[in-house]
Order: sequence, then structure tokens, then C-alpha cells
Amino acid sequence: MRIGITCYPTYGGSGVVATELGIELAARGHDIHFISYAMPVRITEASARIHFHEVEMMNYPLFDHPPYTLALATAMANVAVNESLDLLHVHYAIPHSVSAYLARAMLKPRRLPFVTTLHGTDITLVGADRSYLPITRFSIEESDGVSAISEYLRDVTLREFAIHRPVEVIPNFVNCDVFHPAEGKSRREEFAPQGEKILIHLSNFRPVKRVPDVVEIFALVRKQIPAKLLMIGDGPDRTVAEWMAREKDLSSDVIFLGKQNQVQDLLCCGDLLLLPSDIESFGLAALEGMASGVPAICSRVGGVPEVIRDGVEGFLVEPRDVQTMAARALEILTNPERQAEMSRAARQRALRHFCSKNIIPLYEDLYRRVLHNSRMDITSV
Ligand code: GMT
Repeated sequence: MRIGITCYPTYGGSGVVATELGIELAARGHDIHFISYAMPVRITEASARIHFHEVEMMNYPLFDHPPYTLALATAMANVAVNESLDLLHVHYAIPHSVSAYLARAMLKPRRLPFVTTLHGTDITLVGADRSYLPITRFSIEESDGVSAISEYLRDVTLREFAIHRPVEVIPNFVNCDVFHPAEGKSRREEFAPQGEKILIHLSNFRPVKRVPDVVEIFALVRKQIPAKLLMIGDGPDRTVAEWMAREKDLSSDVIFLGKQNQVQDLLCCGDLLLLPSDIESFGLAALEGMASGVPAICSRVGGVPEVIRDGVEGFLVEPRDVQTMAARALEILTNPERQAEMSRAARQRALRHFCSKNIIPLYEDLYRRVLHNSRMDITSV
């Protein structure tokens, strides 16, 4: 198939999922055309089957806000014609789904079906805002196929948006050959030269991730045992986290690595992952940690319980309860047998339920059905 993929090309989870999906589909023989304002960050290698089309935007003094939605729709339609695309797959409804709707309308009577994958805040925060709700609902209803990355997100979408069409659940995935436990030499010593325990946080450092709670939890753990905290990513709350680490005299133990492309080399150094978010529709970082054999302490919110089982691959705790999160972290870190057991369980669960080998065919199947239905539409005209 020849597939156009649109996503936010930055470090957010939806962009990561979209990019990894494109890479996996290309490896399975599909031609992938990313259409966005920048090259997705996780594309680190050139491939004959992966193409990138930059959305060009003319600016004009009249525009306070350049109309990206329109420029994207134009790029989608152009790429569809020039590259004979079979379909578009957009990740994160706002505004990508609206652009795909416009591109499809522009090309009529040629059919250009589009699939929308919902990731989280496009439904729970941004999409639920009155200013975006009607158009988000419209573009979901108009999509030729819709998927959500967890049952939780599917249920919220159907309920809050009063959607009357099927929304399929296709969970997020991880390539278990790329993300795996450390084999022999890892970068552990570089970060924890005295054999300290390593805790990891990986996110876009947005307020919803509760980055200050990560530092609070670590401070409580650090009072009890020698430990280091690797902070991977960047975003609005990095400064406050850096300030807190300094205030708590933890600067030498909290290592801010910023945005990283090869997170698999870092995750496998960890003993524990911290994800104390206020809301999380899936928790991709926890899954990437699981595949790397790293148990997690997560908030019991949204779709996280579909990924991590309390007491098996880590612990689920009420959001903002940093005391219990720290106590649970210490329970794992001070008990080597428990830690090893949870690490094995985490890897097993990632392999069994979320491995890209098993999940990518679900997307291929959705594409086939969407293409089939769109051909039926043409013949019935
Ligand atoms: O964190 C966000 O709100 C951004 C969003 C994204 O686009 O990165 O993250 C969502 O999508 C991820 C990938 O499917 C999920 O793992 C995250 O749980 C989800 N975030 C939220 O629901 C807050």
C-alpha cells in the first residue's frame, strides 16, 4: 500500500507512535510518505520506502496565525496525486483530521480515504474544549476509519463526543528487538559509577506529566538509598524540575539529558521508571520501559491499567500521592528478587501483548477494510 502519514513530528507520544508505525510498515513492504512541517524526530535512518514531504507555508503580515490546517490539506492532496497514495493516516485529530477531510473533498471524485488515530489530549483536553469539540467530533464522524490507542480512550470518545460510529482499539506497540533488557555492557556505569539504583523519567515535560512530582518522589527515595535520576526529554516544566533538584541539593544525582533519539540505550540502564501523570491515555514511556525490562510506578489513571498491572509489572498509585509512590519505589528497589521478578514480568507482557509484530497487522487490516469500503462507495455511485 502507499500510505500518507501525518503526525506532530516532535517528541510527543503520538508522533513517536506514528513514526514507529511508518518505519514498521515500510519494513513490511509498504511505501510511506510522511507529510508534516518537519521530519519526525525518530526517523534516524534513510530508507527507500520512507519519504518525507515538508508542508510549505506562505506567511503574510495579515496572518496572525499562519493557516497550517489549509497548507497541510493542500500538501496532502498534492502528495496523494503525485505519489498515487491509497490512503491517509493521521495521528492526533486536531487539526490533522480536518486537513485530511479537506484533502479528500478536494480530490473528488477520486477517492482518498483517511484513518484517524486518537491519542489522548486530542480528546481529553484540547478536543473537549468547547472551541474545538464540534469540529473534532465532525472530523471523527467523517473519517473512513477511526482507532483509539486504549479502551479507556475509545470509551471517553464515544461518551464525551456522542460519536455514533465504530472506534476500534489498536493499542500502542513497541519493537521488542529494539527495546530490550541490557545485554552485557550497558551505559549504567556512566550514570551510576558507584552502583547506585537508576530511576528514569521520560516525557515531554508538560504540566500533565507532573514532572515536579518526579523530583519529589526521587528526593524521598534518595533519602533512603544511593540513587540517580535520569530525566529524558524536555518541555515547559524542565526549568522548575531543575530548580527543585538544586533546592533539594540533588543536582549531582538528577541528570537532565534533554531530548534523546536513542532512548532504548538509556531505558535499559534503569531499575525503575516513574510516570506520575495526572492523565495518560496509554503511557507509551511505561511500555518502552517494560520492553526494556524496567518496572514502573505509574498513576492509576486513564489507559495506564491496560498497560501495567498493579503489583505485577510495577505499581499503580493515585496521582499526586508522592509519598506512596516513593514507598512503592523503595519496595522494588530494596528487594532484588522482587525487582528481578517484575522486570521479567514487564518484558514478558510487552512481548505477549504489545509487540509491533502483533500490532502492525491490526493497522494493515484496518487499512484493507477502509480501502475495500471506499471502493464499494465508488461502485455504488
Ligand atoms: O502527552 C500528550 O498529551 C501528548 C500525546 C502525544 O501526542 O504525544 O500523548 C498521548 O499519546 C501517547 C501515544 O499514544 C500516549 O502514550 C499518551 O498516554 C497520551 N497522553 C495523554 O493522554 C496525556
